[in-house]
Amino acid sequence: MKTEIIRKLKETDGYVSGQQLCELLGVSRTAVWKVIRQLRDEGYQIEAVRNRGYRLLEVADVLTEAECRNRLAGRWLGNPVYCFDEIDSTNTRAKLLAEKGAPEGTLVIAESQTAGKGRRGRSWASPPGEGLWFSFVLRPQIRPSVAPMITLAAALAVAASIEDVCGLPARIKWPNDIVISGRKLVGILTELSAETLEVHYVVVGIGINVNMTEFPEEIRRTATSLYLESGKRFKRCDIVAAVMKRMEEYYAAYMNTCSLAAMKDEYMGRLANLNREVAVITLREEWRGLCEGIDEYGRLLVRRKDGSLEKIVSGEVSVRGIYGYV
Ligand code: BT5
Repeated sequence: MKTEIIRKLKETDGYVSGQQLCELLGVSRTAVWKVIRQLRDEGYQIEAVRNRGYRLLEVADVLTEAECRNRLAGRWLGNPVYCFDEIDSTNTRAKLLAEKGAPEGTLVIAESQTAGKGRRGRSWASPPGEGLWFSFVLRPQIRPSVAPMITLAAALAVAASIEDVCGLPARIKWPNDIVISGRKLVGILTELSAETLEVHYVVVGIGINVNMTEFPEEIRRTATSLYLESGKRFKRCDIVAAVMKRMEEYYAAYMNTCSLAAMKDEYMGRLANLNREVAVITLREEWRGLCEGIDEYGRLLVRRKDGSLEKIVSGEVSVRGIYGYV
């Protein structure tokens, strides 16, 4: 019922009478008033005027199932959507749902995470109200070895969405970070459940620093937010809707050929590491080379000092910049 009321208020220029809402939904005036009160509690500014009805004054930065459902109507990605006030980790919850048979496209969003995860046991700072922490379930029929490319497709989708919604020049630090002015704005954690030849599901978790004004001491020098970069506040629902739309496009292009051939050039255009010296860190060694881009399988091409070209698969190594974070 919330979803329908929000939709009706949004599409009406002016007041919607209580009677109209009662007829539309087939419920009593008291029931309508109850939902209006709930919506106000969630942050919507709704004016109620006797003999005229209800009017939406401003669409707040709310991350509720009703708002998301409205924004994601007609998409397969983001359907169904689950929103939580607080959760351990959206990745953990999305994996649980996937284990129980949740369909491809299932989206989990949280206002805050108590145990937000990065890669290799690292943690992800996920305070309430200011960031966008979400994960979605994919069920691609692919070999597990080609799954890491999904992280790269997701990074492109997020970078493009940030440009669509905020007009900021987002760049990608291979394979899973999005950076602006050399600082980390977005982290992506892709988790896979698979057997030797078959993928059961993939969960892609994305953390975007949207309206933060400051960060914990440990990441103050390396992290940034959309607000800090632009001086503007953004509505998180706009961003999640844009990412779902873009991801549908890039994922389809990837699934077409099981490669990044169709988006390689665009990726290279956004690659923050391009033509920079990088340190490649494996369990056994650390070496330096010049980053020359990626190939169509998403491997990072790094030229060693002796002239040989290495193709680096994500997940196996860390790649760092020599002069700072990127
Ligand atoms: C990542 O790991 O960058 C992947 C982060 C994925 C987070 C999302 S949020 C929704 C979903 N649910 C989850 O539980 N996780 C996903 P990694 O490359 O390992 O980077 C982790 C490092 O980034 C940390 O060790 C910090 O140095 C830094 N960091 C932590 N929180 C940050 C933040 N909010 N902004 C920028 N940097 C941060």
